[in-house]
Amino acid sequence: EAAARAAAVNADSGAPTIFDKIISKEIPSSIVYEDESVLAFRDISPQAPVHVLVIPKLRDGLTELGKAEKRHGEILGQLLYAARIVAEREGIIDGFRVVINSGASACQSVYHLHLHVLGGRQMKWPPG
Ligand code: DGP
Repeated sequence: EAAARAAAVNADSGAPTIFDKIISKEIPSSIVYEDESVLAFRDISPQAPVHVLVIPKLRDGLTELGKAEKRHGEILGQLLYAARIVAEREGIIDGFRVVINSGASACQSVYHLHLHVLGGRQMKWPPG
């Protein structure tokens, strides 16, 4: 079964995270977009009117962007494209921000790669 396979693959490197339970739907989330490779759901602690996380269903060693390898190229592209689909569905295609926190210095808290898609308000630059 797909959820069991995701759990097995995601356990291959680094500890399982809360996102594994979101992928398996053991923990409910507000899903915005889903396909065979990615899941997009609303952040539990929104930092903007629209704040959606986009994650790979198979973490496959991608605990953080800083650990990405050449072989991850396809899923990295799929995640970015899914961010664009989310922006369109959420009505923020005219202006949105995609953020990836990688590592402790960037305040990453969940070690399963995720893109933050933020919008629905005027964003500031530089970010904090
Ligand atoms: P980061 O700091 O970049 O690792 O972001 C992790 C995000 O994950 C943070 O914005 C809060 C969110 N988050 C953590 N636990 C849960 C959860 O159980 N459900 C949902 N929807 N989001 C979560």
